Amino acid sequence: MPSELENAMESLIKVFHRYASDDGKSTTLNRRELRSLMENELSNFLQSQKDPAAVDKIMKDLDTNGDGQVDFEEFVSLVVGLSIACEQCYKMHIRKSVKH
Ligand SMILES: [Ca+2]
Repeated sequence: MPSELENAMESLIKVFHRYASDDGKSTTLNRRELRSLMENELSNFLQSQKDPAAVDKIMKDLDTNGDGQVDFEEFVSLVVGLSIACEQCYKMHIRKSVKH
């Protein structure tokens, strides 16, 4: 039976490929697919970004090899960045609940 962490990794791969396969080219996300993924799977984060061009900027940041597509490796850096930010909040939350 897969562990909790293995399940999380599998989810990451599945979600990426579900959106990446929208255009029949399943190995990368184009701009529209990235927008769709973020609107559905990262809606809280996206709503916190007041900038309407946020997805375009994120796309530009993620596309490190400059091919206009986001591959899995590039996508993972977004997840890692957001996870690090979330973990900061989580630590603050723990510290607060310990004090009470
Ligand atoms: Ca790319």
